[in-house]
Amino acid sequence: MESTRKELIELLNKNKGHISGQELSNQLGISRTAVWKHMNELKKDGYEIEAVQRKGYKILSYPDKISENTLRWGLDTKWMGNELYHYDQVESTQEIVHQLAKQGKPHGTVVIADEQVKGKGRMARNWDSPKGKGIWMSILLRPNLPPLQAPQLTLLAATVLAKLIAENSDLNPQIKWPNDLLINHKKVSGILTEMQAEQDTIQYIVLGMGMNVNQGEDEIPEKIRYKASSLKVEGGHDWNIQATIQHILRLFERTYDVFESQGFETIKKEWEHFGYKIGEEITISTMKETWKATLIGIEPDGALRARRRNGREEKLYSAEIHWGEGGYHA
Ligand code: BTX
Repeated sequence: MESTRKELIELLNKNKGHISGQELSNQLGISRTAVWKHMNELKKDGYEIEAVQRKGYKILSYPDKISENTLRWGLDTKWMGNELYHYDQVESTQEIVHQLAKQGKPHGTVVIADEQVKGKGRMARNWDSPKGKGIWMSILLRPNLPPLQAPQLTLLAATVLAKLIAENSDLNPQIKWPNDLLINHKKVSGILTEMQAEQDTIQYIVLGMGMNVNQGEDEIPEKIRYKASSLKVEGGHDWNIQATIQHILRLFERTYDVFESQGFETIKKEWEHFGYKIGEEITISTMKETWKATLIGIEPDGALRARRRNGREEKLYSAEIHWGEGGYHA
């Protein structure tokens, strides 16, 4: 039943015009009455279907509810999301992509969930992922890069999200190195990059993106409300999550293709355009020490460049950045 329905939607999808009930019944190997029943089910689920005598059926619009079909519909990408899986609820989309990677799924495989009950942040932190309120998505990448360059992909992903928000709203997104997306100094998105590598080759990367979209203020957990926000809270209106996911996938593909053909330089410039506190004094904490520094920008390999008060410049691969009273950080 499920698979016939999926095939039916795919057939309707492929066809630009109308497709007759007879044609559908032949291709699916089911009776015309069965086709008609499926159509009624689809309508009940919110699909708008036009039925024209002697011409047949055509999908006019998809329901708002996110599904593999609605996400694939109109997704005109070359490689991104060719394999796309959607779940109502998962522990973490990261784990699913790890499994798919091990099964040999291709570059650009995407897993999206409406809700994560064990969403993961970096360093075993938790990522709040309430149902239907945000974008909880992981992408499988199989880049032809040495492992040292993998952090560039985190920066690339952050740039994609910042660009998407800037181009589609009046909001002013900023990227806090390396991977937090802030609006009005509050975190609306985080990126988690996990890599499986062998000496000098990357086997695969699972790039997870979490973006708070339609949470109202009271839907953000109280204990992080001072530092976390959503597009809705900051912009004052709901976003269409499905369209936004498709937009991210398209923009990611385009940006990644530029990265592959031209290297990191273009991405670096875009990242720095959105870079948070670039040129300002902040506090940096590494495993060893905490010091005041001015953020200069990022290096061609994605490391952070900062200048100490004594003028000495440093290149950092892993550090926490704080600012403001009490070393506040998102
Ligand atoms: P992070 O370690 O930089 O951020 C986690 C920290 O941010 C938490 O300790 C908490 O203080 C705060 N936080 C938790 N949830 C949220 C939220 N929804 N919005 C803002 N701040 C929050 C960032 O880690 C990387 C997050 C990646 C999430 C994606 S979602 C799809 C994929 N699947 C999965 O399990 N993780 C990734």
